[in-house]
Amino acid sequence: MGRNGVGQRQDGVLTESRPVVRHCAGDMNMRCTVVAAFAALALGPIAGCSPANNTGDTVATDAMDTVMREAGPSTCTTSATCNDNIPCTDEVCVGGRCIHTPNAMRCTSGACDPRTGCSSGATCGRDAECNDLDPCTTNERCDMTSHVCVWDILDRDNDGHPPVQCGGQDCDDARPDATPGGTERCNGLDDDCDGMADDPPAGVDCGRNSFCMAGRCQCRTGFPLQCADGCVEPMTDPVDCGMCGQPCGMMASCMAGTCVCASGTATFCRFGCTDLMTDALNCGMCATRCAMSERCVAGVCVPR
Ligand SMILES: [Ca+2]
Ligand SMILES: [Ca+2]
Ligand SMILES: [Ca+2]
Ligand SMILES: [Ca+2]
Repeated sequence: MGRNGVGQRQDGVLTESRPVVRHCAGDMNMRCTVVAAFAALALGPIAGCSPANNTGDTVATDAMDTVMREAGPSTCTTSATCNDNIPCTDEVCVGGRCIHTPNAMRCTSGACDPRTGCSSGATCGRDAECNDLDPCTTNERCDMTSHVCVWDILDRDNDGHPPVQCGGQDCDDARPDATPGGTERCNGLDDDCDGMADDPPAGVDCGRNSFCMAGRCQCRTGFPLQCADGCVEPMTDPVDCGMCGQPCGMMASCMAGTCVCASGTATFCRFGCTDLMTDALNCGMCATRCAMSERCVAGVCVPR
């Protein structure tokens, strides 16, 4: 038997000798404890897992389930309700979800394994003696001061969370922007690791007059132009008038896709309303600049 009570054959297949903690499919907060008989199911989120069926088998509330524990609520209001009974995980309630982050600093030695808690290694004399064949541990080595094996819990994308297959809550261990408690964006992917892609608040990043569907931002009816800040009607939009990124400003309004100045004597140029008769940057017409030695008089650049 290897460390942590997990037996391992030389072919790398786990032979569980006692229960391990895995997550329920579709609910990364809820944990199931998988017993030996269902170890084959234990390498991924468990379908059908629920508080009633927490052994990961296909039978709800059978005899096996009564001996298992449920690690925490699937919704929370305070961090205090998020105890997963793993002493070395930091627990916070974010948006009604419990986030459990392994924190090796909470262990006096060894690593914080979200499946089993603090774990310390066997006595060793060299690194090769510390290879444990566990795909959920990495960087196994022999600490030459204490002469015990040490290692890190797998976290390929360094977002602080091990993958769900290793008892963590990271639904995509190759994407650091997919992480428990992350920001759900409109991209067809699950960014906050709650088991759902593009669930609310996905679409907030789409901006105004837009919504998220089929993995991308879509414009609402009546707002045909997609700009950086959302979808607009360019014929009348005061921020994107006629085209994206053309604001009319305080002194003008957008009419038929053109910024029109309130004052009859002012003309709208790229950056606001001005008097073409006297503006040295827009002399006579927009963007006609007078030289440094000139000024604008009656719409004409003349020497100072
Ligand atoms: Ca990760
Ligand atoms: Ca990730
Ligand atoms: Ca999500
Ligand atoms: Ca998404």
